[in-house]
Amino acid sequence: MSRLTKRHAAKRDAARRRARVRRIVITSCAGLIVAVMVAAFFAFRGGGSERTTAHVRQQPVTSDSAETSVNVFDNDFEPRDLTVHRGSTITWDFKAKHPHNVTDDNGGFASGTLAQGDSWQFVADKTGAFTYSCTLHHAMQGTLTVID
Ligand SMILES: [Cu+2]
Repeated sequence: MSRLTKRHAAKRDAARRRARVRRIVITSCAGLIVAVMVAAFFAFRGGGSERTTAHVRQQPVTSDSAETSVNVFDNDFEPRDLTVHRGSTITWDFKAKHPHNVTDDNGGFASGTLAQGDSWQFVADKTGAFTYSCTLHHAMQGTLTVID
């Protein structure tokens, strides 16, 4: 190999090394951006007490479990539409910053007004569809359907 070709080969190797470093840097940057976006998504989802989700679409939930929880956020229940089996226990966990209540529109059950950190349980001993709301915030509406 002539000196010239050797120098050329060395130059080419150096260029390849630089390209590899650039690729690694670009890949880790992209990875970091994705990680930050995923973290931001979960931070937003887990926004807890400050969250107002009345405008957010929710999927109805059917629980086969003997115990099911419903989150009470400011202005929303989650899940809004819950179906459980007769005899199961539903626990409403009050995670909202402001006080709320769980009140059956037809008088079948009422939690009374509770604060952040409280929870209230109800045993679904009758089948049927029960609409309930927070009497302080009428936009907060939920449905509890009890099946056999
Ligand atoms: Cu309320």
